[in-house]
Amino acid sequence: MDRAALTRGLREEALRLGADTVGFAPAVLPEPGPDPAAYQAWVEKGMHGAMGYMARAAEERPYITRWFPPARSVIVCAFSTHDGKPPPPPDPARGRLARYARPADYHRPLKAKVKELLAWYKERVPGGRGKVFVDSSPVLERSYARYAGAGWVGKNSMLLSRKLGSFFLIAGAAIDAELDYDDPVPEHCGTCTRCLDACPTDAFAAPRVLDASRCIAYFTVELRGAPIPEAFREGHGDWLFGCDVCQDVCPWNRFAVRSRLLEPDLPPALDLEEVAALSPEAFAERFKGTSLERTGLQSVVRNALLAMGNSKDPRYRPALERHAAGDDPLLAEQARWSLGLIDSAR
Ligand code: B12
Repeated sequence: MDRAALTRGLREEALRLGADTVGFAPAVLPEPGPDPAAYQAWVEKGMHGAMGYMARAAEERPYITRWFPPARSVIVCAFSTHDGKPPPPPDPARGRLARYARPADYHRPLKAKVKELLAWYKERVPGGRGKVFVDSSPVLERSYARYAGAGWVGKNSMLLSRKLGSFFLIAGAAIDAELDYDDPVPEHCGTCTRCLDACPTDAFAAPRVLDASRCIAYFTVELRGAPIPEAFREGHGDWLFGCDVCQDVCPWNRFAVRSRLLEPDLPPALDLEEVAALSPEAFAERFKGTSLERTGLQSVVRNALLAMGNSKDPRYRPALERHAAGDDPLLAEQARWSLGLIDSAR
C-alpha cells in the first residue's frame, strides 16, 4: 500500500471509529521546536508537584522514539468529551465534576478504538508494528498533537481547535511507517487572556505554562493522601473532581462539538452530603468504572468537605462535625478547616 493510500485509509478508519479529528506527525520532527525545553523547564521548576512519574521520564517524554524505537509516524486522534449542554448553574448543594470525568473512565474505551486502528494498519502492512498511547504513557501528547495539526496550544495550555474547542481527549499510536503529514495549525488566541485571568488559584506561570502544583485539577485528582495546601483552598470553590474553569471561559468552546463516543454516566455535579457519607463499599459501587474510582474515596471525600466549607452554608455542620471527630486525620483536618470557614461567615 503506498504512502498516500495508507494515510487516507488511516484517516477514514479513525473517523469511522469515532475520532472527531485525526492528524499525522513525523515521529522525529524536522526541527525540535520549543517543547522539549518547555517540558524540561517545567519539571526543573517543580511544576509537576507530587506527580513524581512526570519527572522520572523527563528526558524520554518529548521524544516518542525513546518509548517506541521503531516509530516513524505518530497518529493523533481527538475525541470530544462535550455533551452539548452548558455548564450547570452554581448550586450550594452540589460539587462540580469536570466534563472529562463524567463518562466512564476514558482510558479503556479510547485505547480500544486506537487498538482497532492499529489492527487495521497491521492488516494492510504485513509485519507492521505500532504502540498505542492514551494519557498514561510517557509521551508528550499535546506536543505531537500540535505537530499533527490537531490544534494549537492555547494560553491555558490546552490543545484547542476551531472545530472542537478544547473539550476533547487525545489518544493515538506510534507506527513504523512513513505517512503524509499534516501541517500544524496557526495559533488563534490573539490578545485574549480570559483563561489566565479566570484561574481561581492563579496557576498559570505564563501563557501556555501551567504550574500544576497550583492547579485545582491537580489537587482534586492527582494529590492523594495529602491535604490540599491552605493557600489554595478557598480558590477551589465547589470543584469535586477536576476543574474546567480555564476551558469554560474560552470563547472557542462555544463551538465545542458533542461527543459521538463518550456519553456522560455521571451528572455535572454531585450532592455533597451524599458524597461525604459514602462508605468504601458504596463508593466502589457508585463510581465503578469512572475516573473517580482511580482517585479513590479519601480524596473525593476530602474534596467534598472542602467544597462544603467554601459554600459557607451551615447546613453542612453535621456532616463536617462527623468527619472532624472521625478517625481519618486527613479528613478530620479538612472538616475542621471547613467548619472554621462556615463559622467565620456567620
Ligand atoms: C500531567 C497532566 C496533567 C497535570 C498538568 C497539566 C499541564 N498543563 O501540564 C494536571 C493534573 C494539572 C492536568 C490537568 C488537566 N488535564 Co491533563 N494531562 C497530563 C499529562 C499526563 C501530561 C501533561 C504534560 O506533559 N505536562 C507538562 C507540560 C510542560 O506539557 P504540556 O502542558 O502538554 O505542554 C507542552 C506543549 O504545550 C508545549 N508547547 C507548545 N508550544 C509552546 C509554546 C510555548 C511558549 C511554551 C512555553 C510551551 C509550548 O510545551 C509543552 C511541552 O511539549 C497529559 C497526557 C500526556 N501523556 O501528555 C494529560 C492531558 C494534557 N490532560 C488532559 C486534560 C483533559 C486535563 C484537564 C482538562 C482535566 C480537567 N478538566 O480537570 C486539566 C487541564 C489543565 C490544563 N489547563 O492543562 C488532556 C488534554 C487534552 C487537550 N485538549 O489539551 C491530556 C492530553 C490527556 C489526554 N490524553 O487527553 N493534567
